[in-house]
Amino acid sequence: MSYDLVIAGGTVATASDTFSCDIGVRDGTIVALGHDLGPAKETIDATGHLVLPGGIDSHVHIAQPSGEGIVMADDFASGTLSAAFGGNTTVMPFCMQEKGTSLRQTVKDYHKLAEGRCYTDVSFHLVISEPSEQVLGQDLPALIEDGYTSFKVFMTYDGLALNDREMLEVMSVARETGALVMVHAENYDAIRFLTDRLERGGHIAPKFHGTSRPIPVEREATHRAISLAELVDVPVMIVHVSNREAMEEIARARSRGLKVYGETCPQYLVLTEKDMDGLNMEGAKYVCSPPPRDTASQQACWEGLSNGIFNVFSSDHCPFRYDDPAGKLIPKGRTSFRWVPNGIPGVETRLPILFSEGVGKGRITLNQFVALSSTNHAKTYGLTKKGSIAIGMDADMAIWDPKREVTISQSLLHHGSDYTPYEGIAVTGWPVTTILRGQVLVRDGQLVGKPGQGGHVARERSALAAPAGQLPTSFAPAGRYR
Ligand code: DUC
Ligand code: ZN
Ligand code: ZN
Ligand code: ZN
Repeated sequence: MSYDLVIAGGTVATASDTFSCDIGVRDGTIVALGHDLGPAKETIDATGHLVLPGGIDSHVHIAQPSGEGIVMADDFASGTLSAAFGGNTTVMPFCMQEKGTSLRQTVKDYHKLAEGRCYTDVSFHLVISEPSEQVLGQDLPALIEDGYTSFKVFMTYDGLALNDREMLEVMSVARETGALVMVHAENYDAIRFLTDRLERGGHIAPKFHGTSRPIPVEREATHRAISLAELVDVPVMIVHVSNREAMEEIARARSRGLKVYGETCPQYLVLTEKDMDGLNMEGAKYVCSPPPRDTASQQACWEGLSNGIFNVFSSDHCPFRYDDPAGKLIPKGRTSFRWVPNGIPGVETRLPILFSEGVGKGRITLNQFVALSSTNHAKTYGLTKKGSIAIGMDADMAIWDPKREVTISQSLLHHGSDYTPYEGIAVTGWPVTTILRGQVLVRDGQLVGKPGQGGHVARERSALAAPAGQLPTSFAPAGRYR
């Protein structure tokens, strides 16, 4: 029987091996690995190139309302198009519950926005901002059952921050239902205190965003999130970790037998606080939370990618326009860093930066690159058919030219932002062809896919979400919602 597609002559890398072989695809699935596979409707010659599992970006924000009339710069078409050009085949955005909206309705609303528009596959996480009886007792367990097997909670931001009691309540539901909890760990009151003081002193420029959220703000909340998770014996993923002190909290917890996972992002590898120190409002282009730190923190994050503190490397793509009154420069944003929307674009540049700065400079191996960019995301979040090149898996692949030299520039990118914070960074290695379930999305740098080619993927429960079975008290907190 012939194949729909054969990718021939490339060097294939997985999270554990690198080998040369051809890949046979039928009905969107990888069905053969070997040589001289026989007839195919289409053959792609990958000689001299790397064939990697399609990137999975498990932390992106698309089409989220951002308050005060601020509009996110990507809808599901542009966000997933940009992802595809960056070598990704799956992205994981958030269905962000706004106070006063039911969680069920939130999920419906985001599906409506995504329906028919996606180039890559998408799989939603939930964000819980209102942990009511209805959410904890019914909607959340039911949605987890339906394949939304992870959710994020915030320890900061007006309208989003959960207090410690609320954190414990949602974590308990995760324990009972097998969902994985992601935590945005920053101390809300500390940020408000520092922000008020800075403003009173007239320190309102974008660079003071960093001053208002120093490392102890992140370290303390990381420690507290881990302690709360420990109380109810639930694994937890600390997202967007920016520095060594927060990493040390994760390491310490693990040494006590706790299941604590970590994520870092490109901004913590190649940007620093100094980038926010631009003339006038230019610094706003780099405002994200936690903020980029210093070169010692960059070094720490590289160590964490290499030594396993970080399970996943995500973009935290959170795109706004700069030169647009509804973007970073909202009138209020000019009056204080407080009002500059937090987030930067990066879904298209995540993998080239990690490949070039990581594999190219010997900081991580090619197999670690595959694990950090794809395989571990699938394992962590229960995408059982994605994240590897193996028989029976979805034929999601990216073909990379490992020698291609590119200087990152806004003009090359496909996102909805009008700038990239990575402008001018020279990289070696670029994804040239992206294949989703056997269908070519991008071929030699040219779009051939169509919106609607990607769809929503329901997930299994993650094996990593199973409780450690280690309760610090004789009181077993589970049971309320059973
Ligand atoms: N947290 C995110 O995860 N993304 C953007 C802003 C933020 O605070
Ligand atoms: Zn061959
Ligand atoms: Zn966050
Ligand atoms: Zn984010």
